[in-house]
Amino acid sequence: MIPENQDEEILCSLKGKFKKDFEMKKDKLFFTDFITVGDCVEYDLNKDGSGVIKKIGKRKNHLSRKLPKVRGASYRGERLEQVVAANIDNVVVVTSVTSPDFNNRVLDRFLVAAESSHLNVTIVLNKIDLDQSDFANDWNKLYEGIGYKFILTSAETNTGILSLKEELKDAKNLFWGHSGVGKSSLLNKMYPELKLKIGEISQFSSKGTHTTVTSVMIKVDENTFIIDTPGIREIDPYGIRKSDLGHYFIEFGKYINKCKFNTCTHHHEPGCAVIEAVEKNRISPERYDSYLRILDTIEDDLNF
Ligand SMILES: Nc1nc2c(ncn2[C@@H]2O[C@H](COP(=O)(O)OP(=O)(O)OP(=O)(O)O)[C@@H](O)[C@H]2O)c(=O)[nH]1
Ligand SMILES: [Mg+2]
Ligand SMILES: [Zn+2]
Repeated sequence: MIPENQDEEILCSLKGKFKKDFEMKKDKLFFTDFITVGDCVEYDLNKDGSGVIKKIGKRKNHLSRKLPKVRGASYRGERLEQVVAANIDNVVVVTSVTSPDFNNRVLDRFLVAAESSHLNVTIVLNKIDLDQSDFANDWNKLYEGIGYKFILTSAETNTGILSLKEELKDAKNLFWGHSGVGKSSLLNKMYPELKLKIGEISQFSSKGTHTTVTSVMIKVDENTFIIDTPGIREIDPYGIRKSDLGHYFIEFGKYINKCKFNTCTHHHEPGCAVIEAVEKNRISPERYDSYLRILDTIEDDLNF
């Protein structure tokens, strides 16, 4: 049933059959959250105005990561999947100059996760008011050179806020990144009516407290939606084979087909066109280094 007023909020529970489905899937080593932010559902309305979800619509796409190690979530030695969101158009990966410090290898892990789901990506480097050494521009050049939209922002001085807002128009946008980078602060600047909770400096730094605790999708204008997510500490892309990883470093694309072996992992193989491109400075050493580090963390014997 679809409510007449689509902006109405209806508190729903899940029908018991979903639990049974989960038990079955677990046996097949296939785990996914039944339902995630962005899903479309069918539900029955109770007399008291609450709902019971009976069907979850087919997902157009979804974004995943491996469940964090701390939650001990593995099955027969394999880390399981956590679905972050479904049916989204744009992933806004938010990083910050400092507190927490910018780390290009972490950014690349977020990018790999988004690319492997074939999602459009916007990179945001926030807190540029704290950039003493002008290093933000160097990263900007590198990622724009690859073809990414890269926006320098400050929720403190309003730099880049309008360009970012423009980027979000008429799409479902997921804000993703480490805790404390300023996801909620940026959203509040763009849409002051949201009044999202913002962390205190002392809260996120050492103790790693997450200010945003659940993912919520909010409609901000007729066709624009945003999803604020809780910051994460680990980002390990899920379900990626060694032989596919190169495709998710988008600038490797034009070299991959020229490698001597079609199973090339661009690690050590002779006749590797990617390694040659790194040597000729056509692929940045920073990105290639990120690639090698992620490659090293992928288990060879993935079961699909
Ligand atoms: N100097 C400066 N501080 C900022 C900026 N953006 C956010 N902050 C501060 O950074 C801290 C964390 O901001 P939040 O918006 O809560 O960060 P978040 O990414 O939503 O964090 P989680 O909800 O834990 O994932 C707050 O103290 C903000 O005031 C900025 O552009 N410049
Ligand atoms: Mg937040
Ligand atoms: Zn190669």
